[in-house]
Amino acid sequence: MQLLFASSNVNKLIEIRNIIPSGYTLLSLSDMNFTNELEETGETLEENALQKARFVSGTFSLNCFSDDSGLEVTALNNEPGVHSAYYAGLPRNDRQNMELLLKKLDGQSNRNARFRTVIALVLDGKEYIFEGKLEGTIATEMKGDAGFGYDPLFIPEGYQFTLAEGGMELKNKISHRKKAISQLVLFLEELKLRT
Ligand code: ITT
Repeated sequence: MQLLFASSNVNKLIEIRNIIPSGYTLLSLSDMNFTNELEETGETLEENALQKARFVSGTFSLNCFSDDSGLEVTALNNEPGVHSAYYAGLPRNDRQNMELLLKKLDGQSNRNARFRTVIALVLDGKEYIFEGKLEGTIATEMKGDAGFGYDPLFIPEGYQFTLAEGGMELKNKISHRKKAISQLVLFLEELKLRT
């Protein structure tokens, strides 16, 4: 089955290409010669995921799915959440986002957080939503260089090191994105059995 991945984030594309089983051909926006940033004006991950998937499937008349993800920090009322990409302002900068987060959590004993991924699928004109979460805590300093975004600060539950220290193999086994993609694949496999 062929699906277009509605995202301009190359790191997400690399992760999903590693996670998705063989039998699925993933097209990227660069395969379509589309290089613009996708608009995200919603107030929730779900709204943004749907906005991106609807726009891309409408533009290219193809079945597609999007991924909207964010880091939700309990002590900060689930900030940065939907604003994760631009937490410290424009232009987006992962290091500045993490520095701001560390500053906001300075002296805070509750460092619980979760990554959440929402996937929106547009398949033959119908829309579906899938979700994956990864619980953990925010470290007191950045460590490791694998992954992207907030990975150097995120210690998954049950581990003593950050996702960026753990490496891609571990991340792709336990991540919010892996869980959301598993839901998507389960849905598509069940659909295949019914048709
Ligand atoms: P698209 O909308 O084009 O898919 P994006 O980078 O704008 O790409 P999001 O709106 O979902 O994607 O951005 C969420 C931000 O949250 C992202 O830029 C990272 O800073 C962070 N983020 C998302 N997934 C992450 C992950 O697996 N690990 C660490 N940080 C992540």
